[in-house]
Amino acid sequence: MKTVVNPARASWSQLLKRPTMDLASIEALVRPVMEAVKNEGDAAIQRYTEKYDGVRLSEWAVSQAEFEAAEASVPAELKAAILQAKANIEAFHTAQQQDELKVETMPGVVCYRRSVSIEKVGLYIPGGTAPLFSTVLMLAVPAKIAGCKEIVLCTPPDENGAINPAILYAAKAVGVTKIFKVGGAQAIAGLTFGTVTIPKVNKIFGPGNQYVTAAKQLATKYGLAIDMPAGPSEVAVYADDAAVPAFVAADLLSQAEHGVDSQVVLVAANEAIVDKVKAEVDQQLQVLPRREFAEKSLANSVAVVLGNEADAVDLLNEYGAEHLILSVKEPWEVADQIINAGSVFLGNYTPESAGDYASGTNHTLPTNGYAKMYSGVSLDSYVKKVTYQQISAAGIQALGPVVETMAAAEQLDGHKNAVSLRLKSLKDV
Ligand code: HSO
Ligand code: ZN
Repeated sequence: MKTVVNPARASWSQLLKRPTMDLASIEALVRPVMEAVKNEGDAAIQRYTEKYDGVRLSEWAVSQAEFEAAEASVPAELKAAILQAKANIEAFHTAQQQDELKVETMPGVVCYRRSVSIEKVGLYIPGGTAPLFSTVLMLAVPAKIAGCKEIVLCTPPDENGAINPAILYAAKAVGVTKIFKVGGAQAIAGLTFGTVTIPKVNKIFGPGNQYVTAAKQLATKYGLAIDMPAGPSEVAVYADDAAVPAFVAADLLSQAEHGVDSQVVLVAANEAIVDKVKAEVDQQLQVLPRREFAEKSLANSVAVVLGNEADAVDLLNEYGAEHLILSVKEPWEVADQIINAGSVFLGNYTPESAGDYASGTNHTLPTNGYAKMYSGVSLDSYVKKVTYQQISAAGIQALGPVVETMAAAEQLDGHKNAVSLRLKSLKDV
C-alpha cells in the first residue's frame, strides 16, 4: 500500500483509479453461452455446467430432501445469527415502504403514484471461495417485502452437485423455494430467456465474477433490467486522531480479503495515523487465513494523507466508494458533506462487517464510482412506480383548454381532439 502525502488535486483521479475490467473481451466469451442457452435451453445449461462446474446433473432444482438435509446440518448458532440478521434486514427494508399521497393538482384533477412489485426476479449467488449466504438475505428479503410473485435463485453447484447448506437454509428462511444449481453466464442466460426448467425473469440481481457481470450486461440488451453494473468490492476509510489504528486496519483487511481485485483506500489526517495503521495491517495479516487475497489487493491500494478536512471530503466524494467508514471525531459532520458513497459507516464501533451481514442495511452496493449516480439495492429496486389519474367533468373543463392549446402548438390535432370532443359533449348537456 503506497502512501501519498498532500497530493495535488490534479493527480487525484489518477491516484484513485480502479483496476480496469476488460468487459469487451469477456463479452465475446459470454455471448456464445447466451446464444446457446437461447437456442438449446436446458441442453446447453447441462453442457456448460459440466464444463465449468465439473458436474453432470440431471436435475437442477433443489429438492425438498436437500432443504431438509441443509436444515439439519447448519449449526444452531449460525441459524440464530441468520435469523437475527434477517429480522434486522426486514425491519430496515419494511420501513422503506411508502404510501404516496393522492394529489389534486387542479380542482377535479387527481394524480396518484403507487409502487407495484416487479413480478419475476432472479437472484444470483456466487459460489467460489466464500459461500455468500448473507447475500441471499440481502437480495431475497426486500424481494419478499415488495411482494414479487416469483423469486428464483441460481447458484453454482460444487463438484459433487451440492450447494452450501447455509445458502439453502437462508433461502428457505426467507421463503425462496425455487433454487437452481446453475451458475455462471449459463445461469444468467437461463434467467434471461427461460428454459423448460428455469423461469424467465424480468430483473436480475446479485454479484458475480466477470463472466456473470458481462452476462448481466448482455441481459439488458434482451430487455431485462439488472440491479446495477458491478465491479470488485471496495472500501474507503477516513481516519483522524480519534481513530483506533487496529480497528482501521481490521476494516481495511475485511474488505481486502474478498478477492485479489478488491480495493481499499485510507485517507488520513496525518502521516502518523498511516504509519500506525500500516503496522497494524502487517501484524493482523500474519494470522489472516485469506492473507494471499488481502496482500494482493493491498498492493493495488493507496493511503492518502490530507491535513485539511475539506480536501479529504472532496477526495472521498471524487472516489465515490462503495463503503465509506468515517473513523473521525465528528463523524456526522463529515457524513453530512458526503454526496458520493454506497453506504456510510460512522464512528469507531461501526465496522463495515456489521452492514455486510446483519445491521439491517443492504450490502449490494454500487462499486467502481457508480455511487455517483446509482443507489444500492433497497426495496425500491424490486418495484416500479405506476402513476394513476382521474379527471372529473369539472376537472376536464378546467384543464382541457390548457391541453388543447399545447396540442395545437405541437401540431398534434389528434391529441387536441381527445379533449375537444369531451368538452363539446359537456357543453351539449
Ligand atoms: N462486502 C461485500 C458483501 C459481503 N461481505 C458478503 C461479506 N459477505 C460487498 O458489499
Ligand atoms: Zn464484505
